Amino acid sequence: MSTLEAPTTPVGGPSLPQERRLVTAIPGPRSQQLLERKAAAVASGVGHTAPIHAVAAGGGVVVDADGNSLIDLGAGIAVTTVGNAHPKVVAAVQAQAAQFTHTCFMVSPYEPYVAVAEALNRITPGDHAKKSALFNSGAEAVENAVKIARKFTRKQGVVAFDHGYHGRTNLTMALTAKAMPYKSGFGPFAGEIYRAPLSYPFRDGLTGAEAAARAIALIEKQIGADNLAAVIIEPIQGEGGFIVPADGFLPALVDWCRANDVVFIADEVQTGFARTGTMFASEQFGIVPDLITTAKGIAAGLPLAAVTGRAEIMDASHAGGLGGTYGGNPVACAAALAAIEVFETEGLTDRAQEIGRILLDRLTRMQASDPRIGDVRGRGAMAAAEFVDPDTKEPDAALTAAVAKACIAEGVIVLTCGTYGNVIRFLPPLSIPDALLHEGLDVVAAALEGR
Ligand code: PLZ
Repeated sequence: MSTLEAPTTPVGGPSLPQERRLVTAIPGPRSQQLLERKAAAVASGVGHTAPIHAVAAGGGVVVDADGNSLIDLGAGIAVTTVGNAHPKVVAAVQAQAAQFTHTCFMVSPYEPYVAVAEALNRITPGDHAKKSALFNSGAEAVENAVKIARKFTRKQGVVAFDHGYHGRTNLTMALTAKAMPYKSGFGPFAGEIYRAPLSYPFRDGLTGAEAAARAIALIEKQIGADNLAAVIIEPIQGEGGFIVPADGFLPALVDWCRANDVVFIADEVQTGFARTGTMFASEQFGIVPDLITTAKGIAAGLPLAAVTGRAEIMDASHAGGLGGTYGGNPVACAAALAAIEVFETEGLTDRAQEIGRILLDRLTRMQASDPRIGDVRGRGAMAAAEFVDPDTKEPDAALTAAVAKACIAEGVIVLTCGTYGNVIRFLPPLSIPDALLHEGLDVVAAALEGR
């Protein structure tokens, strides 16, 4: 192994210099060294987007071991919404870790878990009686929401949607729509999962009511409400392409579920916690889900997830039917309580709306002069551009990948998504300064112009 001098590691958080700074090519030599170790030691199925060795992050930047400072337009896939290493989160984590790191909530309960449940019951949509249960990952929350809905309804079928993403565990792979890279070769998958068509205004041209009628007709004909425990949907599709459904689509689905004793589950793992400009995206579509799954932004990067919903549904399970060794780990709960306080006291829903105005304004202007941007869409700090052949509207995944790669080489972390791999999504930490956001978008625009 070559001998590079040990780097001085900067402290993360908002005090990091808020600048894009390239001192080497990406990846630089130290990053290259880590990537070589990764290739030798880590299973090759575990990929990465930006070829860097991250050592610190905060505000709107990620700093690598070579001293490069990259603009962060991905927030670790919608996780560090309050900002990476937010001082209040860091302090809460340090204090809790010094007190105790684990007892297992099922063995010896502790207060931070109960406090997170109380907070979620309070801030999720609807003023009905609610209860929560805590888990470790978004996929685990989705698995448990399905368990709870089946137990409550005594039915088994579950409907998920085209372009849906719900995780990588066996049940959630079955719920996830896209084969590559999530499912291919990993079956057989869990049974009693059905797929319905989504509302995708850019591609189907349907109103919300028409798209809902199409989905409901399929559900009634192919499954039947008597066999259906739950309908699960992301209010705005995340991995599937940041697809915002047409107005009226979600309310019609909720109404149908209510009339047919079917549990409506909103998967807000990606849309939750101020990201879309409201605490939860469901609020923007005027719906109150029966159950809501959350993760990602809830604990600023510590592994925590939850199912929250109507008390009578959440209480359907027999005692001991729900749980797990680590679910609601005290350190993760301390981080969540700090993050929720930040969401509520630092005006983050307003900040997400401001970021959304900047993103949509800039992207719409790029679209006006570049017909390869077929669609610009999103809510708040969850916005995207869909790249297509201007004549046929065929997805242009090659252009999308080339633009994303060029941005990363220029020090801007952008993520792609979409069933057809032709969407660049923007989901920065809400702590990003405006100037950095604009600079990041300048780099995207230049990358697009150059090809
Ligand atoms: N539900 C809506 O967005 C996770 C996945 C990244 P976990 N999305 C990022 C990847 O390639 O693995 C997600 C989501 C929605 C569920 C999940 C799953 O959450 O915490 O990754 O299990």
